[in-house]
Amino acid sequence: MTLSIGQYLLDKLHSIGVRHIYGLPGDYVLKFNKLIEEHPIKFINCTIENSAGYMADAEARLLGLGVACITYGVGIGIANSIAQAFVESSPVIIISGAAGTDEFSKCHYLHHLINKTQQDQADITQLEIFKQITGAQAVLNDPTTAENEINRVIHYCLENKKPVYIEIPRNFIHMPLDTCKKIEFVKKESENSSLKEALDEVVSILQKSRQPVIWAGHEILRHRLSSDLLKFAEEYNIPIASSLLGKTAISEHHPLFLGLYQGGMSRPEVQQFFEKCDCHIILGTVLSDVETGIFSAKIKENIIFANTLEGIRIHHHTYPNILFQDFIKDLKTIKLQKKFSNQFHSHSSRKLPFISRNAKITVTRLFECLQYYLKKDNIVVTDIGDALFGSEDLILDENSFLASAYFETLGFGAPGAIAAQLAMPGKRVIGIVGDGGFQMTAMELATAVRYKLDPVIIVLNNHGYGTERPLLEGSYNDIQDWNYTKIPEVVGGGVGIEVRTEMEFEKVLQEALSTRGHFFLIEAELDKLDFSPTMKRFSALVHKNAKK
Ligand SMILES: Cc1ncc(C[n+]2csc(CCOP(=O)(O)OP(=O)(O)O)c2C)c(N)n1
Ligand SMILES: [Mg+2]
Repeated sequence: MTLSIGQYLLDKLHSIGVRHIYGLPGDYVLKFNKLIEEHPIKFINCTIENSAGYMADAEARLLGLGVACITYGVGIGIANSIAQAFVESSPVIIISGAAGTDEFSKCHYLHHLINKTQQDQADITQLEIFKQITGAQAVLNDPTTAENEINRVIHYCLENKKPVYIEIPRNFIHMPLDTCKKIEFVKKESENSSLKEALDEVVSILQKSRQPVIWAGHEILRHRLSSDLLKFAEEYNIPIASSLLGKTAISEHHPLFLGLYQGGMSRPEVQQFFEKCDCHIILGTVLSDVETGIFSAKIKENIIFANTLEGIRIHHHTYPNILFQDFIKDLKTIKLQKKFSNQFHSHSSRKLPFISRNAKITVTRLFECLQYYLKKDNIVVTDIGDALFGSEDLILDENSFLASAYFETLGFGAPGAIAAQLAMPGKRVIGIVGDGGFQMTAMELATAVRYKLDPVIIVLNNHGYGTERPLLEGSYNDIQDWNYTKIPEVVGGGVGIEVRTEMEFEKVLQEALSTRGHFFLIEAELDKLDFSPTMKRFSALVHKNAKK
C-alpha cells in the first residue's frame, strides 16, 4: 500500500525513536493532527507555540530528538524557542501545516498568511523566517520528492544537531507518495591524514605539558561523546571542567570533575586551578560572552580546541576536514608516555550543611538544601536569572541539567521541566524558575495536569527581575506579585506551597521529592536584593567592564 506524505513522515519519525509531538492544532494542520491521533506517536497539546518549542527542545536534549508541530503563520511565536535550539544545537524538527496550494492559487488573501508578494506560488514568508533559525528546510508540495525531502532534513537534523523545518500544504497531507529514485544520504567522513596529524600534535603538546585541563562544552552532550571523553581523561588522569551550557557533559560525581569554569564567574578554587593549568583542551564549546564569564576567561596559548563551528585548532595550527565527533572519539586512542597527577580535590567530596534553622530562606541556603537532597535520578531544568546562576554549582549526573544558558531566553524553565518529566518518566525533574520567567509560561502547568506529569517546580520569588536590578535599577524591574500557590486551583491539579524559612523549605522539598503523581509548586519567598554568589560575581564583572 502506498503511504501518504503525512503517514510516511509520522512512520519515519517513529522509526527513529520519536514518541511525542508537542504543539497546537489549527485548520491548516488539523488533518495531520488527526493522523497523529491515529498513530502510536502521542500529540502533546501545549498552551502556546513557544512553550511547545521549549518542550520539544528539552526532549531533544535528553533523548536526542524532539518534534514540535504548529499551524501556519500564527504559530510563528515558536520562533523564539527554535532560535534557542539553533544557537544551542538542539536537534528539533518543526512541522508546520500551510494553506493548500489549490486554495492559494484561487486567492492569495487567506487567513494566517503573511504573503509579502503576489508573485509566488505559495506564501513563502514563514519559510523565509525559519531559514534564519533552522539548518535545513523542506516544503512537501511534490509527491515525487516528498520522501527524499523528509529524509534529507531529518538526516541533517540528526547529523548536525540543529533544528530543521518541514512545511506541508494541507492538500498534500493525504496525498500518496509517488515513485521516485531514493537518494541515500551518506554520513560525512573525516580526512584520515588530517585527523592523524592533529592527534600527533595533541601528543606532542601533552607530552610537554605539566598540568592540562579539559573544558567540556554542550557539543559533547549533543553528540553523545561523554564516555569517549571520559575514557581519554581517565587514561591520563586529566581533570575536566564543564562550560555552563555544557554542564553535566560528564557526571559531576566523577573524581576527575573539577567544577564549572566560566572565567571570573567561577567558584574561586575552580578558577584558580583552571587558570594555572598550562594546556587548555577546549572541546565542544562556543567561546561566547556567557561561557567565558563576559570574556574574563584566561585561556593559554597552548590550546587544543575543537568544536563543530570552527573545527580543530591545536596551538596555532588548524586542521581541515575533521569531524568534531571523530576527533573526540579518537583522543582516547593516543599514546602518551605519562600520566598527570591532577592535584585538584574532587568536587563531589564537598559536604553541604544540613538546614535546620528557622531563618528566612535565602538563595544560597535554598541551593545548599537542594543539593543535600539531590539524588542521582534528578534532572534539573532552570530558567535564566538566579535560577541558573544559583544552579551552576549543583552536583548532578551526566546529561541532567537543561537551561537556555547561551541564548538566555526566559520562560524555558516550567515547560522544559514538564517535557523532561515526560521524556524521562523514571527520573524526577526539578524545575527552578524566577518569578519573572515563570510568569511567561506558567500556564503550561495545565499540560502537566492533563498528562499526569509531576515535576517539582521551585519559584524563586524575589519580586521582579532580580538579575537586572544590579545592572540598571528602575520600576521596569518590578512585576505584579501573583498568588502563585493558587495556580493548582486554576489548572485543576498539583499542589502549591509557599515557604518563608529554611526549615519550611526543607520540609516541603522533602515532601515534594517523596510524592509522585502530581506536580509540586514551591514558592520561595525571597528578599528583593538577595543574590547568589555567582550572580554577585556576574554583576561585579558587568560593572568592571562598564568602567573600562
Ligand atoms: C524572553 C526574554 N525576555 C526578556 C529577557 C531579559 N531578561 C533577562 S533576566 C530578566 C529577569 C528575570 O527575572 P526572573 O525570572 O524573576 O529571575 P531573577 O533575575 O529575578 O532571578 C529579564 C527580563 C530575557 N532574557 N528573555
Ligand atoms: Mg525574579
